[in-house]
Amino acid sequence: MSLRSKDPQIYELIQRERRRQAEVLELIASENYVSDEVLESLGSILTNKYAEGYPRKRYYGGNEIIDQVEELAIARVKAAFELPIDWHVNVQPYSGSPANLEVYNGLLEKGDTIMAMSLDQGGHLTHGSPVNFSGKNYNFVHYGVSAKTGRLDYMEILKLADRTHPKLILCGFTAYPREIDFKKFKEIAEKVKAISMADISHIGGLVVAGVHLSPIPFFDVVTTTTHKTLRGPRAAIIMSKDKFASAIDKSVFPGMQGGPHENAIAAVAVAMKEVKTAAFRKYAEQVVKNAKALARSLQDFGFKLVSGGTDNHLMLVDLTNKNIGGKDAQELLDLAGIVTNRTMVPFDPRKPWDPSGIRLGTAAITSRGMKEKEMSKIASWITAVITDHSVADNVRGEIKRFTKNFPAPGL
Ligand code: DSN
Repeated sequence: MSLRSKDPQIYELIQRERRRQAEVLELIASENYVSDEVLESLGSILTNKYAEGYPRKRYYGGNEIIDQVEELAIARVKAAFELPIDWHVNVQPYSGSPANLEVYNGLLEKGDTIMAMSLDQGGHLTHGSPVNFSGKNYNFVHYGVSAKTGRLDYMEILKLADRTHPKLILCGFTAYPREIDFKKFKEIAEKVKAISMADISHIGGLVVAGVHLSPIPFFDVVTTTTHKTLRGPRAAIIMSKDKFASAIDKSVFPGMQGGPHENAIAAVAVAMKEVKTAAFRKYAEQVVKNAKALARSLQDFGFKLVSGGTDNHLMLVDLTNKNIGGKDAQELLDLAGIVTNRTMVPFDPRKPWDPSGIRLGTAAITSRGMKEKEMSKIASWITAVITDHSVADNVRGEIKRFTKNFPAPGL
């Protein structure tokens, strides 16, 4: 109430964004709607506190309660991911990009070789893009997907590892629609004596719910953001075998960060409790069912999907046969209240600013209770808008009415 009277400008912008989030179909694969409880923790007085250091070893006074918050978050991460006894958790990374850089900084020397997925085939900026700190400071060698199948080719990845002897092999993706065989990655890493690191930011929620294979039994280090399929606050965690713990902790603080954001850490704790519920397991299963249903419906409407479908929460639509670029498609769908993001497809002849595809995900719409039936409706709206640009306004109205039946958590 006081924000409304004391800062009406920001208040009004928040209200407008709240309405926007309520009235659109949110198909950005990395977004979700957090619970009221996650929001309450994020907006709590925990934001007031400086807590440089780690529980029981802080550089500031007054942290006796904050220590309990952070310890609870760590314990709940361990429970959610069913970490073995000899695994360690750091819940302080501000978000996914710092978390990844903190692992490199802790375990490697500048210039060391890292093998990762290239950005244009589904990797992330921090997986060695030349414009990112990672690519500027480490020697990245990149694998991609097979041109024929759109899937990871583990033989090719092994050959590249054999040729380049990376010190760390990173397995993680922002735009890969298929289940990852972590066991095969681990075998490759073992063969070339590399540290194995998984970035499961996109699939974290599917992993804890048991609907995607977990890298934990196979890998050395695992990072994940907490706000995508895990449906927590914007933050990240690093999980690692104990032997890497001290180097990673030092890299996070004081290496790359100062005071941890304990309000976000409390919200991580809340989310980690939520993901242990039967309701969340059902949710994660439905996310995948919805993605498969949406993929099938789009294919029925003649859309081409990279790799021919999906095993997880996302899909990549190659728009080449629809005579529209990813940028125009994204903007057009936006007008209709269907929120997506443009994306490069593997071996894309177009440029990142206006690539050939769009990426769609079902994490957020599934949080609103939508099921397979709704996916075919969404596919028909997407088809209508891409086929006849003039219907965007009408579709926006229909979607505004439709979304009223599916209240989003936290709004
Ligand atoms: N930007 C995120 C995504 O959309 O996948 C990854 O960090």
